[in-house]
Amino acid sequence: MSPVRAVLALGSNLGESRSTLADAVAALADHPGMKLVGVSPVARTRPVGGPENQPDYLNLVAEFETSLDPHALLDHCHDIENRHHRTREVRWGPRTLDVDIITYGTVHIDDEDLTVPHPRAAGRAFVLQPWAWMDPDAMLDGVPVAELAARAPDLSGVELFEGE
Ligand code: A4P
Ligand code: MG
Repeated sequence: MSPVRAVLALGSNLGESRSTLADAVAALADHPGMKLVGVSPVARTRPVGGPENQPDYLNLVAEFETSLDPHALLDHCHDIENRHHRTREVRWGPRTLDVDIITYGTVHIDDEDLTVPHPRAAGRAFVLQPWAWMDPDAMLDGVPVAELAARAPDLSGVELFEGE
């Protein structure tokens, strides 16, 4: 199978989020079927949905060239989440690490385990803005990502994270 470009979104709002994200990108790339192509700056983002008063997130987006098929890529993402002791308790609740597949080439998938492009990505600045920082010409289903970011309702909650 010839390699496909896949965009992954990572988020964390528990624990040492900055180093969790850096470790996770390295772990995602540390697989024979994965090659890191680019990684975005880190965004500090206000939580969208979920319980009141959960901490801010750090989010980033990374692009890989992959020879994994979409479900194998999802399994790989779950492996990396599990290594960071991710537990699934509250939907949209706080998490040490969330890894989502945003796009897999231009492929569309909608089955029990996987929906690609990610069904909520097109309206979420915490994904779109870091993606546009990484790749100002990126497109999602034929629409510029920068344009989608500019009109996403959570844009005002997204800022560049410069460390603290
Ligand atoms: N799944 C289906 N499609 C995909 C895909 N494209 N990528 C399935 C990854 N997983 C996909 O996900 C539940 C199931 O979705 C998986 O088992 C997989 O088979 P999960 O990661 O266990 O649950 P979740 O992430 O809590 O749910 P969900 O619905 O994926 O949440 P979202 O939409 O990802 O939102 N606010 C800020 N500021 N930053 C964030 O990162 N994240 C969320 C999570 C909410 N608010 C946030 C942030
Ligand atoms: Mg998820």
